[in-house]
This record gives sequence, C-alpha cells and structure tokens, in this order.
Amino acid sequence: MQKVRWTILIPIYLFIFGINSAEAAKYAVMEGGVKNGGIVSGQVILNGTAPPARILKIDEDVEACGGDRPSKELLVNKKGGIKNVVLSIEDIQSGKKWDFPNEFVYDQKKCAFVPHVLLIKPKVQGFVLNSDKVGHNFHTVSKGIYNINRKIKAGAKMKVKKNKIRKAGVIRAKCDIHSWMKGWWFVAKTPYTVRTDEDGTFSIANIPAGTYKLKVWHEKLGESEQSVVVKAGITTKINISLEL
Ligand SMILES: [Cu+2]
Repeated sequence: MQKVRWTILIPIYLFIFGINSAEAAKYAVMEGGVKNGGIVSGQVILNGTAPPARILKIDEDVEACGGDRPSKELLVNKKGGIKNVVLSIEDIQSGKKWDFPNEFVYDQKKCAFVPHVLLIKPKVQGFVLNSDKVGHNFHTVSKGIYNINRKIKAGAKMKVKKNKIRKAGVIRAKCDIHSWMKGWWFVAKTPYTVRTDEDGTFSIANIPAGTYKLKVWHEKLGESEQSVVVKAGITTKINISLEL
C-alpha cells in the first residue's frame, strides 16, 4: 500500500512545484530601461519554390462572404520572403518595457479573420468585431490560454476583458459556421517578439547583450529555434530559411 501511495504523490508534488517555478521565471521590466541594447534583424525565406496557394471553397453565405479565395496559411513573396512568421526571444528574464498595444482589435471581414496572425501580450483587453452582414460563431482553441465559443451577431462586437488571456502561447481561432475561417493569436511571453512583414523581414530591438535562443514559429512550417549572440549597440543580421 505504502509503495502505491508514493508513486501517486511524487508526480503530484512535481506537477505543483513545476508550476511554481515557471511562475518565478516571469518576465520583468528592467529598471531604468535597457542601456546600449543590441538589435537582431533579418529575413525569413522559404527554401525551395512556394506551392500555389490552396483555394478556400466558400460554400456558405456567399453573398455576404464573397467567393472562393486563396488561403493565407503560407504567404510567400516573389523573392521567397515569408509573411506572418513570429520570432521571439523568450529566455530573457528582464529587459525593455512592453511596447505592445494596450488594446487589440480583431475583425471578421468578408468571413475572414483580420489580421490573419494577431500578436498580443498576455492579459491584454480587446475587441473581436464582426464587420459582416452575417453572424459568426467565434471559437478559440488553446491549451488553457483563452478558450471561448460565442456567437457574434452581424455588425456586433465582443469585448475580451483584461486578464482573460491568461498566459503566453498560441491560440487558434475558427468559426463554426464558416469552416474555412481560420486565424491565429500569438500571445508573446516577452516584448522581444515580432512578426515578419510581406518581405519576410523582421527586427527585434533593445536587447540586453547576451546569448539567447531565437524561437521561430509559423502556422504551417512549424516551430524551431537557434542560438543568437547579441552584442551591445550592434545589429546582428540573421537569415533563416524554412522548409515545407
Ligand atoms: Cu463565420
């Protein structure tokens, strides 16, 4: 009996302890700001030729939604630059202030999520709009970050109250009425988190000198990381190539 009890108790103890130590490693803003920080900038490129975009079949509320359209799951420009890749330095305990908006807006327009990838900070408040003439059933899927399943009527909006987005991580958004509607919310762990533009370029500024892991996330190309050395007052150029 004694043996059985311990095998149950030890994992429970480790589970609780694990949560506490994760809380302790939370990001803190450096007093007086970052002095002589470095910059990491570069470009994310697709290795090889981009396949033609998948065409989304619009088979519901066509009048309000519009017709078939290319998917935004992989946006590559003529030179191979990939849009909507999120780059982040997360193993940094303290640094610059959060320079993210204090309120976000996420729209549903022509039965598509705008922006396709939303970058926000934890606990932030915001609005999910419905700019369409039809209702949407806004539904999020995440590992305990922010899960909601709610109808938003035509022209209405839903407030996401402060602290509802509990922690950093990835949230998938969908609509249960229009199956093609897919979007992503990336909740940053630190303010050293950016998203690539149309050309696949990015820049992370004001980083205290040090060696960090640069995390790379893309909805279709997955997750990876690489080491980056940041030197005081210097821009470090990094080119990243991803494969399908
Ligand atoms: Cu919808």
